Amino acid sequence: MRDGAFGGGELVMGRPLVLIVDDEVSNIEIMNAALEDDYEICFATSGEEAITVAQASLPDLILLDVLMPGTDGYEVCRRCKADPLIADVPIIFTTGLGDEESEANGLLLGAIDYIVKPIHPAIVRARVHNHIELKRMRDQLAELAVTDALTGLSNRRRLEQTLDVETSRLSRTDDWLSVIMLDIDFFKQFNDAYGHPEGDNCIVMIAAALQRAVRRASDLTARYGGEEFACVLPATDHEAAVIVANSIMEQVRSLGIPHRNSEVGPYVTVSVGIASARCRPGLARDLWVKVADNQLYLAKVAGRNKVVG
Ligand code: GH3
Ligand code: MG
Ligand code: MG
Ligand code: MG
Repeated sequence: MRDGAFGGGELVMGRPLVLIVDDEVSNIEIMNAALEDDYEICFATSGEEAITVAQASLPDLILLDVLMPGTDGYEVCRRCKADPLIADVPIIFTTGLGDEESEANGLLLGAIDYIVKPIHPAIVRARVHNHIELKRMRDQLAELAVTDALTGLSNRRRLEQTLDVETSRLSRTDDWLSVIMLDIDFFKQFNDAYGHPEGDNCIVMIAAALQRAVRRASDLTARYGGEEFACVLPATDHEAAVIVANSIMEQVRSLGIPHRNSEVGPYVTVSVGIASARCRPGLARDLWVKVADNQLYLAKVAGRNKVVG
């Protein structure tokens, strides 16, 4: 068990973390004994403490008593589900309340399971294991749903989610947001010359080059469509975005992918459009993509292998 609710012990990486909440220390000890071989454990002995520990340590699962002085388990569950940071953490009620109404209440509040005390250690272990496994699979699916399969970059769905979050976050401080769109030049001719599988390889290499050029942890690189990519650069003004765009051009140039059918070749090139603006309430997220796409179009018209914005 971790030393105290706030975890003074060494964190062993790789083992899921279970938060046990109960006002009776003897109950915590019983559940700890059932789980400590397989899980990292932290604990709390009141509802308020449970919320603080959950927010601070982001457990993989919470075992939650119902009857506690002050904030009871139902209220803890309600507040966890209302906090986006921990809303997805599975909660299992472990309680002496075995009546139908109490159990239905707990499940309706969003708990994933309900165990009536006295607990059977093997059953608690099995349920905790199953729910952590299900959560892991849900997380994997959620990640797949926002990832581009070919390149491993974010897909258009995550790009749009990120734009939503960032435009509303940055508008609180009138901060800058830049979006860069880029598109491979004469890519149809590349496929015609080298075949579709080589075309796919080329897309993967351009994606890797993009990741080398766009480096801040808060930046997002996405495959927007076929051979078109987008980058979201929060808190980045136009001048800084131009530097990133030039770095993208440099990274693509240094790949030196032969393209014998390109009119601007003999290597694969990209055209780049930049949109930069301060975020303000009411400015639609689509604006940045539209402007960057328009600048990209101008780069194409101006002869390709160019940055416009
Ligand atoms: P431009 O310089 O104006 O961008 O010309 P382009 O040929 O690159 O543009 P166009 O939009 O005419 O053609 C894009 C091509 O990209 C057509 C399509 O077959 C190819 N493409 C789109 N997605 C993929 C993909 O996933 N793999 C491969 N190999 N090719 C793709
Ligand atoms: Mg209790
Ligand atoms: Mg193209
Ligand atoms: Mg295109």
